[in-house]
Order: sequence, then structure tokens, then C-alpha cells
Amino acid sequence: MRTFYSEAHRLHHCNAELNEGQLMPCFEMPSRADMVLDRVKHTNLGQILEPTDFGFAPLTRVHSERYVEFLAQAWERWAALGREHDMLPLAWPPRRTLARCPEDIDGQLGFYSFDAGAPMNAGTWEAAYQGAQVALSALACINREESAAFALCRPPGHHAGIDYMGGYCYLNNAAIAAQAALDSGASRVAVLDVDFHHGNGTQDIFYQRPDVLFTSLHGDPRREYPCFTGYADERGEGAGLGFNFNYPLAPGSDWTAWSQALSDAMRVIAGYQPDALIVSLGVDTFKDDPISSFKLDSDDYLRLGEQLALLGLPTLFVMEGGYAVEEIGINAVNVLTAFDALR
Ligand code: SP5
Ligand code: ZN
Repeated sequence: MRTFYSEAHRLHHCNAELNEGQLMPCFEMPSRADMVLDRVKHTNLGQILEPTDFGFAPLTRVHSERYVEFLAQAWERWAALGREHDMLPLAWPPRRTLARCPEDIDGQLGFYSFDAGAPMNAGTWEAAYQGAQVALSALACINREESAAFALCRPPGHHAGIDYMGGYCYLNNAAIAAQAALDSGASRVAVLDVDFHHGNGTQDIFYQRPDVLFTSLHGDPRREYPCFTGYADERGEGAGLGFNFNYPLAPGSDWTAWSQALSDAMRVIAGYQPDALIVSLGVDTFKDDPISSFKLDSDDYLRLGEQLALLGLPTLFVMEGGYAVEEIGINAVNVLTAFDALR
């Protein structure tokens, strides 16, 4: 299958994030995408292509215009205050607060985020924008001539909601692609999120809608980030009721436990009869991932690819998390090569 990739991801590189109460170097770093790209080349997965620019319109189909505008202008406003270090939010509206959007950049950073896990530097917006174009370009190629494609997005996207960033994510690449698929003629799209963390942003975007089925396998929110969503009883709302499926799993889950949830999610997806499948492909389920607690090994990603091929659907793979940088390429590309081998 083809891989879409933009060098612009390099423009996003921040210094520090909070982990276990300490400021540490960001786990989400440029070398992640480099390692995946190297592996794509090494395995001759297929052509590597630059994205086409689809502009802002597909972004505001899932994100609010104000949020996208905020992201696009945030660094300029920050720099105008003489600040040259990374942007980070400071305060969030607590419960029982009717939140009004503040005017200054510090307040607005809190207004448009759910955690302090999405720092921005001078190039973050450009990287995130091009990452979304990577997802849109990979989707467009599936429409034309190929039955599957790989969007090597960085930064990742699945924690970004309608109008908030967080968890290393700014624009929700998978959701933007799902909406673009609908806008180009699909009736129903299924999202399968296999990142270790719950795809709270994707869930937020489609929670009240029946035209996108969201399924996610992840660490149990009672113990794991993003801490407040991902419970099995979050099943959608209004017209979206019954189109959201969460599979919270215990720490230490290995292929045996994980693949049981996968089988159930795949059964739900097959029953939905979607026109396309979008896989939020995080490989932070790996046993040596530094911030996660599942125990998949590198060969398990081959089995995941084989399983997904059995669905027989046009499939877009969108890169999400994975922080064991040495193995991220092997693990991600294992899914793709095993998938291709069966198609
Ligand atoms: C895209 C993606 O994978 N984002 C992940 C963001 C995770 N940010 C918080 C990580 C803190 C992990 N601390 C581990 C303690 C578990 N109890
Ligand atoms: Zn993750």
C-alpha cells in the first residue's frame, strides 16, 4: 500500500511534558516518524507520497472554526508577548463553571485544551496542518485506485476533540478523514482505534452521530490516561446511541486478552456494514512502551494486520501513538505488511 508523509512534522518538537509529576523530555518526538518511514522504505511497503493541500475546509467539518483559528494564530500571539519557549495552558474551567472564552492567550490555551499534554512551538500548527493533509491525501488515494493506504501522521490526532487539544494531539487526523469519506459519498464509516489510550477526541466528535461508528480498545480509564473517558457504558447519545463501543482492558493485557476485544469490535464493525474503515493505529500497546501497560509483542502486530484484512473493507491506517521509538517502525509496519499479504 501507499504511504503518505510530510517532512513538515519536524517543525513540531517541544521540550517537556508532565509525567508522574515530573517535567520530562516529550515522548512524542520527531524520530518516531523517522523510524516508521525508515521501516516503510526497508520493507518496500509501496510508494511514499507527499500530501496534496485540501485547505482548511475539511478541518472545520469536524473541529469548530474558532478552535482551528485559535490553533493557526496561537504562536504568533504568544511570540508577540516576547515568549520564545513552548506554549502551555495554565488553567481550565472547573465543574459548575459556565465557561466563557477569555481574551488573552493564557486563558484561551486552557479554554481550547483538556490537559497540558499538547505543548506548541513555532512549527506546531504547520506540522499539525500538514499531518491532517496527509490523512486527507491518503483517504483520497483509496477513493481513486487503491483499497488501503497509510497516513504517516505526526503529531497524532485521536485525543483532539471538536474544540480542544490534548495528549500530543491538535487536529484529529482520523476524524477529519472519516468526515471526508462521508463528504465524498460514503454512507457509513467505521473507526477502529487500537492506540493504548482511549480515543476521547474521536469519541467526542462523533458521539451523537450514527454515520460514524467508533470502536476503541484501550487501558481502563480507572487507571490510565486520559483518565475520564473510555468506559464501556459510553455508548453514544441521541441519534448516535449504539454507535460508540469502548473496550477498557486491564493493565498487563497481552494478545490473548486484547485480541478477544478485537474480535468483538470487528464483529460490531462487520455488522455495521461500513463503506470504509479507518484504523487509528497506535502501537503504544507494545510491551516495552514507556508510558503504557499492555504487553503486545512485535509479532502480535502481524496478527492484527491479518485480522483487519479479513474485514475486506477499504481501509485507511492513520498513525497515532507509540513511544518505544526503537521498535515503533517494526510494530506499525508489521500491521501493514501482514494486511497487504492477505489482500
Ligand atoms: C497519541 C497518544 O498516544 N497520546 C498519549 C498521551 C499520554 N499523555 C500522558 C502520559 C502520562 C503517562 N503516565 C503513566 C502513568 C499511568 N498511570
Ligand atoms: Zn496512545
